[in-house]
Amino acid sequence: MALYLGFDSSTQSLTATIIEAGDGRHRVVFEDSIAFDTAFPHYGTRHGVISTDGRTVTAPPLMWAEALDRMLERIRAAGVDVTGIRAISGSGQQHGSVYLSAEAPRILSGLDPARPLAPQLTGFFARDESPVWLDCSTGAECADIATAVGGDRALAQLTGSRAYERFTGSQIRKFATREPEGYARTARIHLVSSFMATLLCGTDAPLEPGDGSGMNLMNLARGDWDPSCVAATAPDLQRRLPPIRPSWTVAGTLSRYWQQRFGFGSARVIAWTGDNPSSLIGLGLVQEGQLGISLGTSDTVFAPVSSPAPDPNGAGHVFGSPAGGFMTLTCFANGSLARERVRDQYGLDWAGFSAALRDTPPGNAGALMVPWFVPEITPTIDRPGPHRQGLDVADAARNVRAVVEGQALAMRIHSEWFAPRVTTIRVTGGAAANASILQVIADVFDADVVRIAPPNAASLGAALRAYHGDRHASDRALSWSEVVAGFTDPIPGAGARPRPDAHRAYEALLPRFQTFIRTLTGSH
Ligand code: ADP
Ligand code: XUL
Repeated sequence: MALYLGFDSSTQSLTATIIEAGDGRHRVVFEDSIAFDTAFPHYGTRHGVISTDGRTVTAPPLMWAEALDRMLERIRAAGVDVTGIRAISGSGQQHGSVYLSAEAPRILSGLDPARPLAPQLTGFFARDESPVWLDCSTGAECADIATAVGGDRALAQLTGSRAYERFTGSQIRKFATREPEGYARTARIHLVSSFMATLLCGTDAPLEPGDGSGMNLMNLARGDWDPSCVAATAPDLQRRLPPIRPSWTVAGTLSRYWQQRFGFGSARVIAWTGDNPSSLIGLGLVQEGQLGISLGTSDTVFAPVSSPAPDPNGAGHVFGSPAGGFMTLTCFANGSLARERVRDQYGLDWAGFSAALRDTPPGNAGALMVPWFVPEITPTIDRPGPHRQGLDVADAARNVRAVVEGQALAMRIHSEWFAPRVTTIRVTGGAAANASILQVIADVFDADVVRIAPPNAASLGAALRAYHGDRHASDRALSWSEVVAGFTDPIPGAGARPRPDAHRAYEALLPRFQTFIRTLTGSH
């Protein structure tokens, strides 16, 4: 039996998916998730992160290491034939960076399989916290980097994105300038993805273009570090960065530590990617003309594309695709966090939230909400606070509808540059379980919204990438359509179909929503 293991180390949890693939078999044999806040309360995270001032947002990388140890133990305890696992890959929340000391390689090679991982990582990190994608404290560093390479437009031409506060380059610059001693102690800077792969291999893992393009440091067309961006970011940075290799690169073999600790075999470890690039694969979006939406902690809208041309409006991103080629992406920080704020404000649970959506008409009788409960990424909004128009804050049901409609309208506006007209949208993420939310998206886009069976597309995508990478390394390469076949088929009857009347209501609302946003941002 050929098994492939995929992880998703996301903002709030670590998920693992094991598939059986090849010889006509395509079956998910294991899926489990560990939520960081509840499983590891000693790190003091909320929603997986620590935020002191609302702008600086970090997470402890030691917690992710502990979660990896716990998950591998659970896989063994579940009775999975762990020796049958041929390859492992994974995905990480994008942009987050992990700072390792010069001691890290020695510590990794000397791990004692009889003991848990986390207590053995003393001296491993040059920095105890990892700045993550919710951080928006690096405005000054973004300006420095953009200026040094000739402005935001030039930076977007080179890297696929203008300077963004959460992108790794500005985060590295902040650390190097504000904590020079910590930076001097840093021998290696990993992304969450390559850090986790390093823990599995026991040797330094490479980056790949899917996640590497979320740094403002990679030349997107070439898929390698851009010397001008590296020089603009921090002194002596190049030697601290891992190499960038194709996404299907074998990063190494599962280390002796894990083999002896839990009885795994010598599985290949395929380079990890970012959670959104991994979801692209896990949703089966391997051909141009398809659209995906992830309703996780963040909401993201993405699609495979053949050209690295950046967003003409300067808001979205172009990343490398782990299938080769490129992908577009627009990210909203006010995804599940905003929906939860409204849910909690009116004392609802998800069933009550859904009932409120069902009980209110599409278009909300003209009431609007711009749902910036936390600092927003698209557009960049530093000062949070939701904005209402024609909406009574005391009206629970209409506020529920307004937050979801505001999010869906924003997704439509900000995907126009890469997907002006779509007929089908594939969805994943925690909120994709909510059919009432999916109905709003279907009506706003006038498109069918479909779900696939495994709920976590990012960790399924990682398992599929493990399968692809293993076959590629064995000279029995498969096309991406062959890799995803049988795993990413829509669940019949799940999802939502657009309703013409509702779509007309949103067509009428859209220009008013855009005007409302323009008055808030001062743009014309
Ligand atoms: P991430 O991968 O970013 O950590 P997930 O994709 O696991 O996040 O999604 C987690 C979120 O899903 C939770 O924060 C919660 O708000 C949301 N969620 C879970 N169930 C529902 C539901 N029935 N309706 C709406 N949102 C839900
Ligand atoms: C994408 C982004 C988030 C994170 C966390 O650019 O910042 O979607 O990847 O999921």
